[in-house]
Order: sequence, then structure tokens, then C-alpha cells
Amino acid sequence: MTKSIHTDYFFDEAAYNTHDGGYVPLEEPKTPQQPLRIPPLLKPDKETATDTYYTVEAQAGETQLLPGKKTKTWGYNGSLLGQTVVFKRGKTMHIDLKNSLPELTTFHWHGLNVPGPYTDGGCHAPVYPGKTRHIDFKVDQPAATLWLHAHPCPSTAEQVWHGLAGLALVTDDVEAKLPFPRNYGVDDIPLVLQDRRFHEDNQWDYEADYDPDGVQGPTPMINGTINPYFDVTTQRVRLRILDGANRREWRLHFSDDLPFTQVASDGGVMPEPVEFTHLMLTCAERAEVIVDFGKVTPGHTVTLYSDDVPLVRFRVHDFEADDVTLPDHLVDIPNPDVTPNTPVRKVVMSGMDEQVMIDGKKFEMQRIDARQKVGNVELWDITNTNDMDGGMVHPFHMHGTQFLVLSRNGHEPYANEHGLKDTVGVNPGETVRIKVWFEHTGVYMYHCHIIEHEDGGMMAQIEAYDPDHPQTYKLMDMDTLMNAVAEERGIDVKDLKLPGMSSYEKMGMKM
Ligand SMILES: [Cu+2]
Repeated sequence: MTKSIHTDYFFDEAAYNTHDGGYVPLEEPKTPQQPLRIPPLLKPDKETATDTYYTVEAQAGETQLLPGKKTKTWGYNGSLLGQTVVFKRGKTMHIDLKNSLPELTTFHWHGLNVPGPYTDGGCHAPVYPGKTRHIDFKVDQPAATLWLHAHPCPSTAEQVWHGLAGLALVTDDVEAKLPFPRNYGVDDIPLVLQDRRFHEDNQWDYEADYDPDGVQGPTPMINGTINPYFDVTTQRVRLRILDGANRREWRLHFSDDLPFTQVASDGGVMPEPVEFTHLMLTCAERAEVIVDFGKVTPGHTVTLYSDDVPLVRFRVHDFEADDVTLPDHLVDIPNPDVTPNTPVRKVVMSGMDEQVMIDGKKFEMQRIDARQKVGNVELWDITNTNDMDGGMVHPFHMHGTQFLVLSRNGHEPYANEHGLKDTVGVNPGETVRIKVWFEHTGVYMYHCHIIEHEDGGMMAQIEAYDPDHPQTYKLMDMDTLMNAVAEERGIDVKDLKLPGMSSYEKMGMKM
């Protein structure tokens, strides 16, 4: 490959969260290094040639994160984060979603192309404590690193902060033929990047740390590990990196500027590999990168940093030579023609703190903001009206589809934005044009993925419809939700405070 290596982070320097008044700098943990936790693969309850059966259970538990007291955490099939679910393309999944938490939650499959709003698992698909919801769907999209997280508006941010974030890997025959490392846990490892603040007795306190522009903590937590190392035993390692933080942007680079190659983005393998020394991810974005340790002497350590704070130390051991070079072209990406006579859809993300809105409105669960016919291909212009000097990057996310990024303010998108995406960072003062089509009917949310912004109302919803098969949906409403949560907590609904509510109240709006 004779391609150039990208040595900057692409995004507008002035918009980084480091410039925000409430920015919480990362700090290097002072606690001993620990082996990186690798989320186990979730074992199917049953599997046939065509069908896979899983049970995904949201549960509360305790996790030894720091020396001393364990931290109270939530997770899927474990005390923190989740077991990794594998979806083989072409197979039909049957999943029991079990809620063993003390409060209602939802199971949202971020990046999965499935019908909305119930299978998709947004706010309209609550699972009450002690109850189970069942979903079935056929996996029909390219191999990709997706994730599962709670999405019960307006408590999404708090539940994710408690630990409800797991990985879901789509596999297919196309990716399987590419010369990528894929021995899970050995040379194919997920890296869920999060940050937390530890309070008294090693506990998290979401309320104490609350910031309407997104909650941050000074301690990096990778796969639910504080101060991790990973033993490298192969020349090449594939990292499936997820920005699973509520608000933090990660500016990633290795010690000695070791180059690495991004091979996949949110929706799967990219048409061409892209080489980096520095890569920034915004909330919910994924990047699969292959790191070649071939020039590192065994016994040495290569450190992955965000800015100047170490995230993971890769201790390089002896390995067999593996000088596989990647092809210049990896996969073909669908690029359907825009449906004739279709106007460009405009979406405006405005405000910061409590003022955040989409198209001048805050989210309402029972309001459908837009409609698009299934199969139609539209251009969407996503504008961030924050001003360049004092604004922030808003990561725009769509449920129910993977889109293509066409341009940024009329210019070429970034070098790693030529694949399928479900989340795109929009700089202040910028308009990002994307190409959007839906393959399934449903009501889907689209929103900023700074999770406190979505809880604060920077969210809207679209119905993808099929005129030949009109459908009606039972949408969640605020009264039902508030009454349920108040009952779970044993308090009067008048005394109930949910995290996103203050953003509505301060704007004189009703949630
Ligand atoms: Cu935002």
C-alpha cells in the first residue's frame, strides 16, 4: 500500500470537549495494572443451522474495579457491561430480554437493522422489573461491531453510566474471507472506552457528577477494567474500539506514534483500509483497527493513549511472524441512487447544556417528526448550529439503518467515513450530508449521542413506512413511564426526578 498515513484527528480543534467549561481531564489511575477484561461470548441457549436462541439479562451486581470495596454496577449477563453477543448473518435470532434490575429498562441494539420500535429496543419497548420481552429477527447486514445499551428515555444516560453497555458482533462470509485477525480474546479484542469518577467507597454517583452537556469522569475504564494491560502473543491484533462513554471524545494514538490501520467503521468493513497514527472517536462511534506489532521487540510495551493519558498497555511477547498485507480494496459498499424528486431533508442540532434541541424542538415520545418510505433513498443535511468558537461536536446517530456520509460542508468526508455509518460527529457550524434509506418499517429515533443531550431532548423520531402495509404503533408516553418508575422506587410521582427532566424544565417545556 502506498497510501498516506493520517497524523491528525480530522475534527475541529476548537470544538473538542477539552475546551468545554465542564471538561473533566482524564487522569492516569494510580492503582495497580490489571489484565484487560475480555467480555465473554454469550452462549446461545440453543442453536440450529438456521436459528439461534439467546437470553440477555439485565442485572445489578458488584464489580471489583479498584482495590478495596467493590463498585455497585449493572450489566448484561454479568455485573458490568455485557457478554458479547454474536449474530451470524442469515440466521434468525430469538432473544429473551430479561430485566432483573429494580427499574424498567430497554434493550437497544445500536447499529442493528431491525424493525422499530420494539425490536430496535428504544424508549417504546420497556421491559419492567422481573419481566421478559421476546424479540425475533433475521440478521441481514454486513459483519460489524455493534452494541447493546439501555435506552429508556430520559434515563438512558444514567443506565449506561451504571454499566448497561455490551457488544454485539455481526459475522458474515465476506468478512470471514478477509485477512483479519479474528481469534476472539487473543488477537481480536473489543475495547469499550468509558470514563468514571469514583466517589466514597469506590462507588459511582451519577447525580453528583451530573452535567447536562454530558457526564464525565477522570478515570479511564476499558472493558470495565481500570489501568489495564493486554498480553500480545500475535504479530497483528485487531481492536474493535467503541466509544461507550456518555460524553467523552477519545483522541487515540500509540506510543512512538505506531501506525495502525482502520478496516471497519460503525456499519462494518470499509471499502479501503485507512492508515492512522492519530484517530478521534466521538460517542457511540466504532473503529476496528489492526495494529501490527511486527517492528516491536518482544519484551517491550506499546501504550494506547488518549491525549497524554495511557488507556491500555500492550505487553508484547514472542510471536510468530505474520506479514500479511491487506488488499487495497476490502469490500463493496451499497450506494443506491437517490429516489428522484426527493427533497433534501434538513435536520438542525442546536444548543448546548439544557438548550439542546433538534429542529427547534425537544423530543416527545408520542410525536412523529418525520416519515420516509421504506426503500426510498434520501439525502439528509445534518447541521450543527453551535458556533465554531464556543460550540461542540454533536455525534448524530440514527436507529434502524446504516447511512453513507457524502460530504462535510460540501467537501469530502474524512478518509475513514467511506463505509456504512450509524453515527457521525458534526462539527460546530458544519453541515454533514448523508444518504439514508430504511429496509424495515418502524418508528426510529435519531439523536445526538452525547447521552445527556438525548435525554435532554436532542432527539426526534421518524416513521419508516410501507404504504402497502400501514401500521400503527403503541408508543410509550411520559405519564406511563413516570408512574411506573415512581412505583418501582416507592415514591409519589410528584417527587420523581429523572435526569433529563431538568433540561425541559429550564426551557419551560414539558417532557
Ligand atoms: Cu449533542
